Amino acid sequence: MHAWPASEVPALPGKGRDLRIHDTATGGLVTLDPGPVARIYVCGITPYDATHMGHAATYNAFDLVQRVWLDTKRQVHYVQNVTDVDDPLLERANRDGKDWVELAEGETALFREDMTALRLLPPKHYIGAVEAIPGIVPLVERLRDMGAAYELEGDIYFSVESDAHFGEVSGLDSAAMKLLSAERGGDPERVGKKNPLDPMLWMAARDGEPSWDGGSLGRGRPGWHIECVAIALDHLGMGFDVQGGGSDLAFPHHEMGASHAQALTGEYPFAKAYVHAGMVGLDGAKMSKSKGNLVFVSQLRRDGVDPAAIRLALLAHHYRADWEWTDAVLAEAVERLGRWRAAVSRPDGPSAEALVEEIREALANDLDAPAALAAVDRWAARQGADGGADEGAPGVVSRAVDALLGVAL
Ligand code: 5CA
Ligand code: ZN
Repeated sequence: MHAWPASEVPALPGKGRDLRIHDTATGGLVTLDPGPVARIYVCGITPYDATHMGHAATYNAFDLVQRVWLDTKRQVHYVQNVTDVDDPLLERANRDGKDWVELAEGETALFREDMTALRLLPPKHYIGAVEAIPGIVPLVERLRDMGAAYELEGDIYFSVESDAHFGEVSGLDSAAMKLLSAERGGDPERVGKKNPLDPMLWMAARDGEPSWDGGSLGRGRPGWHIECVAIALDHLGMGFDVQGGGSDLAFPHHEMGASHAQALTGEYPFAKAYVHAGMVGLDGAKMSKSKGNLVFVSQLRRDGVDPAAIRLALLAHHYRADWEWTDAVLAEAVERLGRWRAAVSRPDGPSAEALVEEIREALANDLDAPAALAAVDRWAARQGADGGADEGAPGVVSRAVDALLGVAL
């Protein structure tokens, strides 16, 4: 499917720093060393409701990864999926008496508009689960034929024991895995599975649900994790640089995905770093479509909020922190945007060379956007105060804030 238009990324003088980022698998910071083309896969939405601030915060984090890489003069090969067929989507369509295809298409279109408004750079390949099915079927057949998958009443399950590295992404013990598996789409209680954690690769057709030709698998639809594996292997291959998503995806989704791919290819690792953004909450609970405690990007836009202010509100929080969306968070961002716009609209200002390096250093240090904002705040505060009459400075700041933080002043 098509993605959304890219906002232009101004080239900055000099060169950015290599990114040090927190990797869930090792539990520490790793310095990434991508080749001339950095490869990143970020898990996309399940389009049954509009984009909320939690989604936006997660995509904002991975947009910063791209911008840091672009600033090092690399190309970025960015892939994202859309889970356009899955249980929650079908359940919501049923509940609301809607056609599931129309629901998915409508919400995906709104997501594109939100991403465009927020100036989040688009993926090079934006792929739906449904369009990936012809690529998924042979992978499941191969896993079954090599003994890494088995059939249970027509459904096909992946055997987690087939990957020696299973458990290394999340580092969780099996009790914790079982709990999370039940909460996040797994079925650890189903009788007949070899291991309660084994996830479904292919679900045999159910009455009243959509299904596709699965070759020797029979009619059905794909499981969740294999969807992202098929798309990532097709467009990036093994050993890509970053697998990204919110922290709720570390287990089971990214754990299972890594194991699927490692079992399939015999290669290790699936991704060099597994990077996870914190959860954004509202009124004391994780913002989630299933709970319904949501603040939508599209609603804020309709209310007349400047998307640049929304973006600044996201950037004011470190991507790994769990935080709460409040009116005060937005008010502070609106105020900051006003201050920055006033500062860059003056005819001159304090030299901005050091500021560009400070922003670069902050972002290269595990995407420390709050530190980058503080540096711009300091520059803006010096405007007028201690003089500084560099005529080029406002333009340099404006371009740096645009290129590195995605905020158009
Ligand atoms: N389609 C799958 C991934 S393949 C999925 O998780 N879709 S989603 O719509 O539920 O979430 C999309 C992205 O937003 C995921 O990376 C998820 O981790 C992230 N996300 C969901 N809720 C929040 C939240 N409250 N705060 C931060 N990120 C969130
Ligand atoms: Zn995914």
